[in-house]
Amino acid sequence: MKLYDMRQAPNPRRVRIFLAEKGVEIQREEVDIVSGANLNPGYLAINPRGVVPTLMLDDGQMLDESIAICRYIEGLHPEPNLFGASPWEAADVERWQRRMEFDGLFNVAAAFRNTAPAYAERGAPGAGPPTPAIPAMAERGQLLARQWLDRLEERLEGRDHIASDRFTIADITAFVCLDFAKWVGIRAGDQHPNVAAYHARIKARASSAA
Ligand SMILES: N[C@@H](CCC(=O)N[C@@H](CS)C(=O)NCC(=O)O)C(=O)O
Repeated sequence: MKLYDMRQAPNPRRVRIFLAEKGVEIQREEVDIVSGANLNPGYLAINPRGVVPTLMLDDGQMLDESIAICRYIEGLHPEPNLFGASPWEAADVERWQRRMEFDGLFNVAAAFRNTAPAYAERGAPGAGPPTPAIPAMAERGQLLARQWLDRLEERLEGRDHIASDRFTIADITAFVCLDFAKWVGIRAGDQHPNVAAYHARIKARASSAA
């Protein structure tokens, strides 16, 4: 197996943290998406969507969604369980993971992509026709990402983790999103003590350096 990765990018980081929590090592290759290496014919032959992360399996099959990759790894290496063990826990983890992704990560990405000069004509990740940045989408992304942060503060009242009562994939997405949000000037302030303590707690895990 080989993971096509990019050190600074948030989605590949989710997979790296997941692998670190599992204690699994995979061969990695860096793809510089800022310079557009993900849009070169060589990479598009591996993943026609031109996004990272991509997991290439030994039999030539490929997975190119972070959570799908993590689910595959969970199937191969069930312990420690990170997607929920009982039917209830798995459903609870799923809903919180999705909320962290849809309400957090996607909105921060909109705020970032629609303002970063390198993405002026690359409004959508990966391959495709030129897509100009839309400043109003950045503004809306900012607004919704800040709402996500406020809701996260409420969710973490009296809790150590986002879902269930232990570390799961929902924490990985939340933690990565909190770091990504700093790129667009969104960070836990005085009104977010629960989020600040949570971030410090997750950062203390060895996997956070992955
Ligand atoms: N939903 C996908 C999102 C993948 C994605 O957007 N990856 C970004 C890096 S975080 C990317 O490949 N961007 C390519 C580009 O900017 O052209 C996942 O979770 O894997």
